[in-house]
Amino acid sequence: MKSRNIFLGLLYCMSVAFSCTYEQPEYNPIRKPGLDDEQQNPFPTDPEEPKEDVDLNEWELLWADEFAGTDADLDAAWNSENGPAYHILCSRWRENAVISNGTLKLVNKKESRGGQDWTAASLTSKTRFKYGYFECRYRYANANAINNSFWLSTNVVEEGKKFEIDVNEGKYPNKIATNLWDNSANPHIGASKTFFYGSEPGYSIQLETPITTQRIRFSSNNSSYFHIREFRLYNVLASYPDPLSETADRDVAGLQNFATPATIRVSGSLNNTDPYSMVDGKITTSWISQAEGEKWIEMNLVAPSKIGCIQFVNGWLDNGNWTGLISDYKLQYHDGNQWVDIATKNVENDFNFADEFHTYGLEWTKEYIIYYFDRREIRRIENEFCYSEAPVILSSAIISWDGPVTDAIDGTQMEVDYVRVYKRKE
Ligand SMILES: [Ca+2]
Repeated sequence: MKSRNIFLGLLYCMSVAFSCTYEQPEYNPIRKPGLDDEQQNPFPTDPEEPKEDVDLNEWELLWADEFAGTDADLDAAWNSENGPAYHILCSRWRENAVISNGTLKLVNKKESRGGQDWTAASLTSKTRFKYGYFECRYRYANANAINNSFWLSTNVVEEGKKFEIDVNEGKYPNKIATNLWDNSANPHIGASKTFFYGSEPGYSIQLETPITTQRIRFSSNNSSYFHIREFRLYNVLASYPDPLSETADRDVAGLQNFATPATIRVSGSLNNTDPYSMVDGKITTSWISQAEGEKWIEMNLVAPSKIGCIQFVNGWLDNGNWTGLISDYKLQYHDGNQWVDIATKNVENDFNFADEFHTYGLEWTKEYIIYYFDRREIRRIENEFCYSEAPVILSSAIISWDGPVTDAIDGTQMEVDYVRVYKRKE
């Protein structure tokens, strides 16, 4: 048994070394201060923990659409938007909502209609609801610049205020956006919380095999601009600081950061931000990439240096939550002849919500509003004004604030398996 453990241990070390140097980077396993549990690990693996926070035994099914019938059945339960929508880039029509093979498709098309260049669909349930557990199982359209939304919004205020609860304004590939809006205010006020599954604000890529080089390249095809707050190239040591530490360069004795005096070139800078903000030792300052195309950073070190760990911090803090996190990156070093890969990451490999169906849920009571992802609680807020009946809404929207609007959108679809509404058992 003992020899087997040693063998397994060796295998593990070899796989870690291999993955560090040639494949996916091995992440620093230390907990990141300031992050809540979902951001630490959206899918906890502790077998003692329940897999789901929603116990359907406590609930009774009140209403559902399984989209199992024909396309004509849709009109019995749903009202369709039919016309332009000037707050977004598409008009929305009944024809863009189609039932086939047991699912509802909200189809995005490149076509001029209603004075807009794109079309999509938005359906509002004819039935209104007040309180309960609401769940929709769906997958996103597989292109950027699309909102894939499951939400509730008052059309008649009986008590409290006009409100909007966005259970999820999902965005390809890995974003879940939850909102609560007070729509009695103009402009509306409220609170958003966005989750970027598989992405992290701070990366610490420790190299099992140190690299000696004078040039390092970072590149990303992230759909929009992003912030790099700090970029660090550390010498070889046994341990490294928490990437999100405000004092990282001083946290470990003997640490040397080769990036600090390096010469930096970048693909482009939004708002004329200074690339040297990446090496000023402050997480509060950042360089911002351009919005379009491949984004890259090249660091030319003062001399060939032996690097044991590469760290960078991306995104920004929004009310205590990290947001704007990149979806992919590639790190390379120059060996004198060519660029050689050190580490790559693409969240699409593990978190592509256009590939996989997931459930997005809402528990709404007089006292609180809880958001769920795959029946795990991800956000909880007090209910202070959502006291009126509201329909559930399924909608697709082409938007200008989630990366470039391209022909990749044409023909994509938000695909809905079901919508179910439950009331709590007496
Ligand atoms: Ca900085």
